[in-house]
Amino acid sequence: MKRLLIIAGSDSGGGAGIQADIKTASAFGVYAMTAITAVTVQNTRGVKAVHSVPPAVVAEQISATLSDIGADAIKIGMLDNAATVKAVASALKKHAKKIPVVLDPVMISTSGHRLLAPNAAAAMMKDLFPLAALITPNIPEAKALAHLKSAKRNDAEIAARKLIAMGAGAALIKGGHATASTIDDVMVWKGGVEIYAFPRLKTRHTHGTGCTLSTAIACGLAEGEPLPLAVGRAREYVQAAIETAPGLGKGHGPLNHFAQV
Ligand code: PXL
Repeated sequence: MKRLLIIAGSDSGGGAGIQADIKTASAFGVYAMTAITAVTVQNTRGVKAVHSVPPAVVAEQISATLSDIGADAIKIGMLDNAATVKAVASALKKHAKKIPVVLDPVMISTSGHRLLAPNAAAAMMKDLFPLAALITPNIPEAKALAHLKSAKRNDAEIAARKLIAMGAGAALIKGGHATASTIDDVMVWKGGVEIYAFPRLKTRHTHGTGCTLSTAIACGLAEGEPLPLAVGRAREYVQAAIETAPGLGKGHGPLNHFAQV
């Protein structure tokens, strides 16, 4: 059985974060382990509070799991603060030398709550981008991290190249925050440029799509799939998961992580 270590925050509502990640890995038949960075108090209407896990405890979760069980891939989501970014980077340098890392550079929740301290983005770029096989920013994150100019394919490609220049192996700029009827996700990797185009679904149930996508990609990498195939399969899975969302909660509801693809 392939093994995935998830380094991310808990969403009490079960739609995003660690909970989405475990369900996704389970749907892919991949064994999920976790290093929890923060506990959010949250439902489909928004994030009410964030309780940080001490950075040393985050690092110990990483060393405990990797030194015993090991991993075939690692997904990183919410990092919360700069000290945790640094603790994660040094734990991965020690214990995860050849394991592919998918970094979802989570900054702000769909509901507008900060999930990364303002001073932590620089640390994430400097210490974690060089460890990542792939980073998966959405449009607001690509604006903040790489001065993305517009949602156009060409501008996404330019931003992706900037992120790669900072050390990431590849970058996938997700188009979900644009408004066009087709969502273009643009990936630049060592093999060139890939575009993943899917119809925009009319729904408010999109909570946790970023977490779900990055974990699904990491599962593909854990199985040994080439990056473009892992991203394509993950994108199809997310589309089906949104299409069949159960409609829970009064706000942005969760996806159906057990959608048939
Ligand atoms: O979607 C980003 C995200 C990541 N991690 C946690 C979250 C969210 C969004 O709400 O709650 C824990």
